Amino acid sequence: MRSRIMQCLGGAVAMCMMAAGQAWAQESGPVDGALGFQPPATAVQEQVIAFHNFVFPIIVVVTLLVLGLLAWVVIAYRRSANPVARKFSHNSLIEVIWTVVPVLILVAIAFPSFPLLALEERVPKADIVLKATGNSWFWDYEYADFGVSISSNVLDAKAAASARKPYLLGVDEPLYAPVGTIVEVIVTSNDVLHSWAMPNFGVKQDAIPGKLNQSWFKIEREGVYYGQCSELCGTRHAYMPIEIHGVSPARFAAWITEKGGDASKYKPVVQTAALSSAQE
Ligand SMILES: [Cu+2]
Repeated sequence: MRSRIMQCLGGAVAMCMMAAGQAWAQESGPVDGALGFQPPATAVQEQVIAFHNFVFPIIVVVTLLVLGLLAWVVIAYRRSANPVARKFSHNSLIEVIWTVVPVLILVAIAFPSFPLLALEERVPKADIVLKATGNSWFWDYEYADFGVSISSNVLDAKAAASARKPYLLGVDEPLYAPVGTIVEVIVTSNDVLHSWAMPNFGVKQDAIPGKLNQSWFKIEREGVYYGQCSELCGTRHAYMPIEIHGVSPARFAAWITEKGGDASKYKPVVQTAALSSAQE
């Protein structure tokens, strides 16, 4: 419940209330009409949200200041109010101010942004490795170490409704991943450019044919998480969603077996670190 309240705080309370009745509006998932971010499932996404909350007020203030200056110039110095324009072209003080202040703002933004970028980009020592391959228009997944490979295809509207999954996000064959485990994701493509994007995880990685891109996630709490291809890739770009079930290691081992893999090769690692915005 707390997650829903947090989400509502970031956006429109009434809309959240309306959306709360939806069958698939789970704690972890997206909510129709909501504003702001989905609840974070990884420490990376938690920091992405914190960074957003830091930068957003700066953007608002700068935008309002520029808008105000423009309005002032347009109104106060319009032709009828100011028929004879002054002809000076330099003012050292104001030039120093409009150079130094933006530099200071950019430095203030850069300081927290670089460690976050490094956290996202530097893949820690992985516990398990997942390969995600984009195809026109579905995703292939492979846990090569356990001999599991699946294809995820979008559910049509009727199938999604009967599976109680969000249409255009739910898939026929969801991917499972254990919580508390560092999962390295190798992202590539079989055909055109795609992008493997999971909003709850803070992951968005281009899928490029002939190239192996890396990303990683460590899911901190169990749940069903949805993502989408985020690179305009063709006519069915909107129909290649991602559905990941963050599950306990025991459930993950069972899933490996269900998919015909060798669960004995899977060594459960659980290193949970509570998220500061943790759900009950
Ligand atoms: Cu795509």
